Amino acid sequence: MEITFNLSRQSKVVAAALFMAVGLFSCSKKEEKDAKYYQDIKVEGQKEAELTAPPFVPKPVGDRAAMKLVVNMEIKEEEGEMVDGVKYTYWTFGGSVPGSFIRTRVGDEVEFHLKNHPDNKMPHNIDLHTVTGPGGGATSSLVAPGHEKVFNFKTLNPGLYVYHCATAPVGMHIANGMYGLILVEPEGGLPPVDKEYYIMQGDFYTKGSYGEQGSQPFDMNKAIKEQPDYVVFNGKVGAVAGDKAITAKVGETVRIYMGNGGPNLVSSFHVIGEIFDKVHIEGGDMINKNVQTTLIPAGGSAIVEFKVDVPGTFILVDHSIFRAFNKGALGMLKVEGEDNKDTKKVYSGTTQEGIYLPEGGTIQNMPKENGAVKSTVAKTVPEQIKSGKELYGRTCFACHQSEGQGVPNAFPPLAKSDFLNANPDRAVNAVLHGLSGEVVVNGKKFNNVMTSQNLTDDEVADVLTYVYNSWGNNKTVITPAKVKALRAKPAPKAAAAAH
Ligand code: HEC
Ligand SMILES: [Cu+2]
Repeated sequence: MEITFNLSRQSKVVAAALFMAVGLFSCSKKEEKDAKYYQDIKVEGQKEAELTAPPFVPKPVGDRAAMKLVVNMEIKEEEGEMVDGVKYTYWTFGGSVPGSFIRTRVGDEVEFHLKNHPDNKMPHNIDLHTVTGPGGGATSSLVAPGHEKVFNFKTLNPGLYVYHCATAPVGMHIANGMYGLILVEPEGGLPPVDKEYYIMQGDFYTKGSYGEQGSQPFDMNKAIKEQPDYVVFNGKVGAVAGDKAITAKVGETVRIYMGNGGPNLVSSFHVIGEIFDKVHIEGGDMINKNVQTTLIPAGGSAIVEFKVDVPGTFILVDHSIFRAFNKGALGMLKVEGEDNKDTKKVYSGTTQEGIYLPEGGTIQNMPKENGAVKSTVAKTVPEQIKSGKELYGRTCFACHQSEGQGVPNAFPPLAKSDFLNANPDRAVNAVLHGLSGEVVVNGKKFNNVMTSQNLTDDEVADVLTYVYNSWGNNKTVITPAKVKALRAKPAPKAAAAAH
């Protein structure tokens, strides 16, 4: 009797546990609708999808029902500018790199019209990572110039997905800019935010090295070796910087739909001076919080969100940092607002400033490549200016900026610089030996360090001649002979260089 009683009590407990487990399971199933549910969901109505060029995105879906969305995507092959003076023929979805942003809701039925412009030279297709089916649409969409292909798919999984061309040689089509993002919002839409932007990283491979002027064709060998000349946001150097920076106001929440087209590199996406409050890892459902840098695979994405608390310029980078400062992977978010008691609590700015010279103020040198001083046939002044401009883009640009405007409190301007125009020898010495200590340029004090630039006599002469003949400066011409003579003299002391 005893034993039987015990057994039946145990089985009752087991039964109760089983019942609860089944109950829980069916409960969670009801909340988390699966792909099958969205496959069967009825669509209500039809409209043409709004498509946008980066850095903008179409309006949120909100709480609309699933519907039929018609996407009209036109492929265009067109020449663009990778960086000042460097032309590149891009292949694009919708005329931009990355291609047009597509915004859908889970359960939508998409009727995709892929049109290949008659002026194009190549056949193309599209593989959308949100499509469940062979090739992600690629097998049904190969389209010759002057033709159109149509196919339909249903969005079964919410998330942020990459699309790209998958026509052979696939790597080349992607390397030329054929990628973009398609967002599938969950039922009810993503939570609203104040600002939304669309950015995609990509690596580019050109015959010439970074900044080499003229029309630059694609370089297959560098692509295979995974050695890009350019790593950029939104298709070109500076596409999201300067007056094309993305913007927000203090107190706003910013959401960036961030993709990586590759074709080769993964991105360590970071915003200097910000922390991502939320990251939808890899563009999926999982949310990580308080993230400094998020990894975005080639052919992958992430949704990052953060509230901006203080005004200023925040730099977007791939934190594989040479890509940012030497290959173009640098963007800007400009946050407007007043610096006040509240923002000062978050960030004080410099509260004290002095000179610290433990080693007696010697200036660091960049490592010398071979120390040899190249000598070539004398150039004309226009030739000097031309090669000087190119050099400027490669060496001085990062600090002194594209129009020589400098960066307040950090890098002095070279445009209309009284310091520069007053004394050419001093300018040559600054480039040859570096410059540190306090300098006053156009009435503003700077106290920073410029490292010596390790250029040949010709290069120093060319870059300074370019600077002197640009942006309202006094048109001085610096000859290689002058540079050579100054190089032979001992470097001025930091204090001497400053006055
Ligand atoms: C890493 C950043 C950096 C780079 C790269 C750089 N500079 Fe500078 N430059 C500075 C800083 C900082 C100062 C001010 C130094 C000081 O405070 O003493 C300066 C000062 C100068 C000045 C004197 C001040 C003025 O505004 O007229 C000249 C001229 C100049 N740089 C030219 C160049 C040229 C030409 C190049 C490229 C060959 C170059 N710099 C590259 C940071 C840089
Ligand atoms: Cu293509």
